[in-house]
Amino acid sequence: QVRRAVCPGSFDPITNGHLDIISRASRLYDEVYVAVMINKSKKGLFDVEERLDLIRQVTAEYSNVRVESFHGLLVDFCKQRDIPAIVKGLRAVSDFDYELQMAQMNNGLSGVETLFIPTNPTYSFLSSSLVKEVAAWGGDVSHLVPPQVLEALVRRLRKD
Ligand code: COD
Repeated sequence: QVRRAVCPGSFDPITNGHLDIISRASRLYDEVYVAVMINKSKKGLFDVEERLDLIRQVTAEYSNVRVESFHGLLVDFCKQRDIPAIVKGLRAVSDFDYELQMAQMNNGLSGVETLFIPTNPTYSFLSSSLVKEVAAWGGDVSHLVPPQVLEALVRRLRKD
């Protein structure tokens, strides 16, 4: 039987922290789905197609990673693709409260399990929103995102 897992998120944009979790998950499972969950009430810096495109570029070296977007509940994404496990990165205890709630809710809704991978300490302070804020003010984020994402950030922020 094929062992599948999903790494869900907003990925606006994908960072080295996300990528670390995705690459580690790809070593543990036969197939890893990266799911860009669409949240209509949150307008991102990048639209969903741009996020998918960036994720596909930076995960191209992992042959068992598939990238998709989804509008709806994560448990329904999992049900439709026969995915029994959600893989999440945990940065700090501050992540834990909300992650635990979501894990318990998702398990109660459909029986899907959530597995946590401790974040590489190099990235424990890293989030998409901080990257956007620092980049917007001209700070250097080149060590925090893949080169393709850096280029997209510079292009987007220069335009506005
Ligand atoms: N290091 C390691 N991992 C990281 C880092 C980092 N620096 N930053 C983020 N991560 C991991 C975390 O596991 C995080 O959860 C994940 O990457 C995604 O991060 P973001 O910021 O892109 O995405 P979030 O936190 O906005 O994602 C929330 C979801 C989209 C997963 C959630 O809202 C969801 O499942 N929505 C779908 C609707 C639904 O099912 N709702 C009910 C939930 S119970």
